[in-house]
Amino acid sequence: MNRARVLSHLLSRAPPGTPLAAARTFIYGGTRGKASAPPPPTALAAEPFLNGSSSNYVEEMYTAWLQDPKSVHQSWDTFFRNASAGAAPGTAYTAPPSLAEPTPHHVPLSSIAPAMATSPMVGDVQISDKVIDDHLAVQGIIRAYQARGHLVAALDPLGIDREALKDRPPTTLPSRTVVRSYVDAFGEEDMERSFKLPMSTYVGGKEGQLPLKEIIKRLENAYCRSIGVEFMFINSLEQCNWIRQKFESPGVMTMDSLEKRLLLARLTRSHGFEAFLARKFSSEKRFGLEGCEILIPAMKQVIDRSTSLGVESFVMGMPHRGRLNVLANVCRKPLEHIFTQFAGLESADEGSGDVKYHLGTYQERLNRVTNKNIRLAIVANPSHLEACDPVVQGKTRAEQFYHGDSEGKKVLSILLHGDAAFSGQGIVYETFHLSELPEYTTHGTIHIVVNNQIGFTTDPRMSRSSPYCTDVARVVNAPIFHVNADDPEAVMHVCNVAADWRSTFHKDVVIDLVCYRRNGHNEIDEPMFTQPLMYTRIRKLKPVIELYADKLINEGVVTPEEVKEVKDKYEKILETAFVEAKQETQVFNKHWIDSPWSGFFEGKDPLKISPTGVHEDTLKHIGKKFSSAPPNASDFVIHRGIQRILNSRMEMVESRTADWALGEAMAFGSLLKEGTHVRLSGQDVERGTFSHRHHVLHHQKVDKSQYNALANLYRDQAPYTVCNSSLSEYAVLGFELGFSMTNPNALVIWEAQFGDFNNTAQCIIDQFISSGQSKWIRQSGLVLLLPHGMEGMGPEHSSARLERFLQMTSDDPDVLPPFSDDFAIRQLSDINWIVANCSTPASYFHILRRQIALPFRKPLIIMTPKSLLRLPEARSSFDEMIEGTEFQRMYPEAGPASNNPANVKRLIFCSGRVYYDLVQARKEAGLEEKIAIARVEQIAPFPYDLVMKECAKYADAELVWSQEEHKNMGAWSYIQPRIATAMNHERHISSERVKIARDSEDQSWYEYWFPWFFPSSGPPEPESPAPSQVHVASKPKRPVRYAGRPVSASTATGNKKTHIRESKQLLEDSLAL
Ligand SMILES: Cc1ncc(C[n+]2csc(CCOP(=O)(O)OP(=O)(O)O)c2C)c(N)n1
Ligand SMILES: [Mg+2]
Repeated sequence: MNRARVLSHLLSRAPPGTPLAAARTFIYGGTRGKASAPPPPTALAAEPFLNGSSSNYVEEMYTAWLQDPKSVHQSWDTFFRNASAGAAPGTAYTAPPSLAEPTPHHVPLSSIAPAMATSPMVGDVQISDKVIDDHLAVQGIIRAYQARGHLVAALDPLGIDREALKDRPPTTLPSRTVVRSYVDAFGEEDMERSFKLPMSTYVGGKEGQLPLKEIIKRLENAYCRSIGVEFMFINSLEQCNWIRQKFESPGVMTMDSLEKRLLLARLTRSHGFEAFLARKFSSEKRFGLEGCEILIPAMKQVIDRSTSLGVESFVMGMPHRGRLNVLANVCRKPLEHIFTQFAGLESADEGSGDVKYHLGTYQERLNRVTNKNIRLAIVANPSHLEACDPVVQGKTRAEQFYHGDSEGKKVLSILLHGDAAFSGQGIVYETFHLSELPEYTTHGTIHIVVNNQIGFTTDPRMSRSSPYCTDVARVVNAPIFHVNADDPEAVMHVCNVAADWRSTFHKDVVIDLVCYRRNGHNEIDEPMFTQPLMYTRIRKLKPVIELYADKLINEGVVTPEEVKEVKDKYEKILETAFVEAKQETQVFNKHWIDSPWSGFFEGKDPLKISPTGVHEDTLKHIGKKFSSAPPNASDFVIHRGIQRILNSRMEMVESRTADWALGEAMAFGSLLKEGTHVRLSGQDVERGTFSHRHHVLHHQKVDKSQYNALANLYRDQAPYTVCNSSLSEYAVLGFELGFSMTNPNALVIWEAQFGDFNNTAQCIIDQFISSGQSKWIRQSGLVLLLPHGMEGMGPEHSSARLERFLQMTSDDPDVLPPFSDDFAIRQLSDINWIVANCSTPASYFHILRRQIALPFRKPLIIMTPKSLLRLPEARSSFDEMIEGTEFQRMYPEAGPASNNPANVKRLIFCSGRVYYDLVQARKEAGLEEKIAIARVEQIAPFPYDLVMKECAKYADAELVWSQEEHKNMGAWSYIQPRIATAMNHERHISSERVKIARDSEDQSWYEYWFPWFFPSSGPPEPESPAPSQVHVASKPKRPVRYAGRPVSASTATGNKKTHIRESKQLLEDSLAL
């Protein structure tokens, strides 16, 4: 057969109007009439590659084949040979041998519908339609199981919701809930018929076809027994297929007897721990795990499997439920430490401590199953459910970052949840949305829900609107594995798949342990008050340890004696630890630190701050880099507006001055130079809300082409991370807090878009930042940048609620701390956080650098400016940032008034941007000689020493506190009692502190400022009285007057005119003599 014949064979089948048909006409000059009749549909189906659009390709192949049959694929070779030999249309094609493993699903159609291959009736529509329809129905059934099988799975050990569905014989027709009308195609008689299995299922294993009965049985086993898999909403076909394979492949759940025995032993410990505590401390709350004892083996299985896949460190967060059990049996925290927490002992170290079911822990231990060393941390958390989720993620991310684990292969986060909290708390959703963001991802979290189908006294019918408590996870395409917690082997399987999933795809996954709660919310609660039917049923249930032990005894895997032996052995361990714990006389908070900073405190003078000024060359270098286009500037198209900003930055550098953005960049840059990682995170922080920062320059023509000058200052600098966050305050602030906990040698900063938005992260501020050190001895140097200031922008963009931060400071307004040379750092060391309102770039520069220069870590809350970002008067000279300079906690008056203090009638204290308004108004009023103005930069801890010095200087001046915030807001309520304490000594001062100061070496210094404690004449001072407080009122009162806006419910007026009137009034009140 010649070329023309083969081509004719090909071309005769080209549909009219296609290029191939045109080719036919062109080659043969043929007409439609001359062309052979179109081939039957089956022939077209058998040679689908011969469609019109492939004609060029087919011709090329054919030409190549003519020259060298080996130059084309074997399938083409066969095809052309057959066609050349005169095969009829539709019969020349033979499927090529697959490059992949032969799939189990490749079944010749003839084996299922022999008639189609052999019958002369091959084109008979009736037969093929039936076969095709039946196969489509089978395919529909398979898909239905995959998509909806979980709806009828036997997930609930209580059988409350699924009563009618339990114990359905697997071979009868499946539930309509799952398969809907697909099942109508078949009757009982079809059950023995074999069907070809589609590519979308793995139930056949190596079999390519199975009887319908067997297909259904296997699907029932995979999707409707103890495991309900929710995954068909996932957009990735690869991921869906992966999951199908993990649950459908025959024999996937098989465990050997060693694995079963290990599982039993772990369950024994989980059960034994709670039973022991119940016996020994029957009236103590412990939020026991009874009803979900499987949690312990489940977590251990996840850890074992993940360890074998390369994970070395696990960062975990969990609520109250089962926490002690997890500490004991997953982390292997010494049992004595746990038991002493029940004993009501005094604390041996600083801090308020916390209740035992909130404490964190950190353990390093050998994983016996894999023989690898692993690190396990459980993050301390407040009662606030789910609040620790983002904190765990931030800590995990930081560990990954500092370990160079860019793909998350070594550090894994595990989050545990209660069912009610998982669906109820918005922070869960906010945290899920961090999971795939480049600078926030932890490359997949394994979530485990202790779904005991109740939250305190509220059952799911009243606590959520979604079908499952886990539905929130669907937003990130996380697969959800619901599993009956009373089927331990099913749970283990799910845990393995979850660990494998995370290791393969580095995405979140959820294990929903459907269980029950055997007791009340805690051990003292009576659950029958509110859930009588549920608890009547629960009381009839055997604990899972008994169910599983019975199963293994029946299978001959263990004997009853062995079961008892394992139980007794653990009991003995518990008893020994209990006896040891009784010897203890104190509890140690330090045993419960979740983020130890080994090496950070050692060898440091706890009261020494390193210098914060830097060499002028460094300032210049950073300034120039920060003001320059990228090195490849000729290729990088910069926005004209940005170029203007860069130019004006360069001018500032040349004139040795810095505005706010430059001061910030110099703080960051100099820290980066010194090897300190800087991370700035928050909404739109790369540009800056007020378009002042511009740390990331964008190529105007090329997408994703960016330049970050601060990340490219020095060859050996530390990394600089600046990242726009999701629009969440709660999760992102929690995340950054977690990040800051990991490495004390990093400056971690969260910036609010406007300061007032911090209130949606209030829980992180209240529960973690302000009190974390006291509760959990956990330090953090996290910085909050909160744009603040009354600039006529209305109630919502004016206030970062300075008053709240000040109200939560832990310094006593009535106590004047003892004065000494290290007064300032002692104050910092004693307080829970630092609150500042900087008025100059230099001030901001130093306070940021001081965070790292401190020998300890303290959270820093900064009220940051808006209009000052661009105010020419609010620039700083390099002279204020170079070596030898430091952070000024207060700027005293430095103008004409300071030259003749006796002439000064009023001393105004203020903080932040109002200073510039006051200075301007004072000038306009010609009062520069008469009124002194001092700026408090660090509000808390209060700079008593500097304030007192300034007051002493202007001894006859009236004291005024001037602020732009309303009277019930801002710093007034913090400042007023402290100035009173400093000035008037009308308050109670700890006699102990006075004594310490008097006895100290700095007595003369102290005496200079506090002469009233050291009368030079008169009767000798009496001995310090026995009570710890002395009442001191030895000087006439020197009150401080308030000048500012009156009280208000709203933080600011929304009316521009009112704003201007109020601002004018406050200046008049402040300055009118
Ligand atoms: C944010 C928050 N709101 C309310 C509470 C009070 N509370 C403590 S436990 C609990 C029920 C939690 O139910 P669930 O999440 O299902 O956990 P379970 O106790 O059932 O394990 C509630 C409402 C809390 N701790 N945190
Ligand atoms: Mg619950």
